[in-house]
Amino acid sequence: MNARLRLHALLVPVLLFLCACGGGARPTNAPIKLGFVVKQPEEPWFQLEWAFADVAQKELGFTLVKIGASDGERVLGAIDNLAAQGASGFVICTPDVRLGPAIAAKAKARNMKLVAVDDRFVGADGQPMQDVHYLGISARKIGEDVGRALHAEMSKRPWSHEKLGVCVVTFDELDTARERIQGATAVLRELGVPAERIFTAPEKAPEIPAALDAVNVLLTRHPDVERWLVCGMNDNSVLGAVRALEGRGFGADRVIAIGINGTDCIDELRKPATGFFGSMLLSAKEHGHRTVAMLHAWCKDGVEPPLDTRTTGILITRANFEQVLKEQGVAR
Ligand code: FCA
Repeated sequence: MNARLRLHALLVPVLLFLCACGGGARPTNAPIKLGFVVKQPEEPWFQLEWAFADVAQKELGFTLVKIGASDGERVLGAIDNLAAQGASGFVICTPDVRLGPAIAAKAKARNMKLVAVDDRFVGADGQPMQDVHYLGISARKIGEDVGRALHAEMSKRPWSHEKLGVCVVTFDELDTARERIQGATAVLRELGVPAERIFTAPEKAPEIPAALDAVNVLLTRHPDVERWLVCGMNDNSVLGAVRALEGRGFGADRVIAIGINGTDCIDELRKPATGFFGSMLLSAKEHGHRTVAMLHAWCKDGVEPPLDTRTTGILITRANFEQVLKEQGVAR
């Protein structure tokens, strides 16, 4: 056989194999490639989700592509990028839940499977997209736990309702945020905090500077309040409130603030007492590891994950956080 024929003999089976796989499809023995797209890659919560997704990648032997996408254009670009790399699917926490229909349509057009994490897609009708697989927190219940923990600590001190204010940092764009906050305030009211002592501070983004600005406005309006309870959708929202309160001379003796995530307040809890009393630690492992593991089983073996999976939280305070974080694999 001359050199040219030998080359043909080698190339023909390879080309036939690639045709059988279809355009861009994965050869059967190549590792599955999966994407993990998050809205705020700088937030420790999302870094931990990614870290646990990396653990799943090592355990299960797929290839993980992590992409930060802070707006719609970047999200749609990320999906094209993943498709071009031959990814079989992706997990996503979208920067805007109203992008849900566009993301789902693009995933379908690119023949990729999709799991939404943390922030649930909202359809054109304003309702949650129940046909998109989702893993998120039991937001109402976790919010109720925040309300109970705030009240328990207030009762220990003990504080009366007189001159008390509840600072509720709100972010109405997200269902999960509304549910968390409604849970906390409903419990406080059930436990006897008068509705007129509960004040909202709407933040433009769930980030420290935005929460700080929102709470500064609130504090200017209520100079009569002497002691504050604080809740919000996540640690950064509550940390922004605590910083605003400190700016006006309110410290640990006059503030009880409880966050949600438990991952973005570790440095804060390592400081001697501040107004930031504790946080509901969510399971970054479930959100990072379990989502990609479910997606992997779906892409590899056709095992479809449940449509709706919810996770719980554990209260951490300065008294127990080192121990609990160790137990949960979040810190050494
Ligand atoms: C949302 C928040 C995050 C985290 C997550 C579970 O995406 O922005 O901080 O609380 O839900």
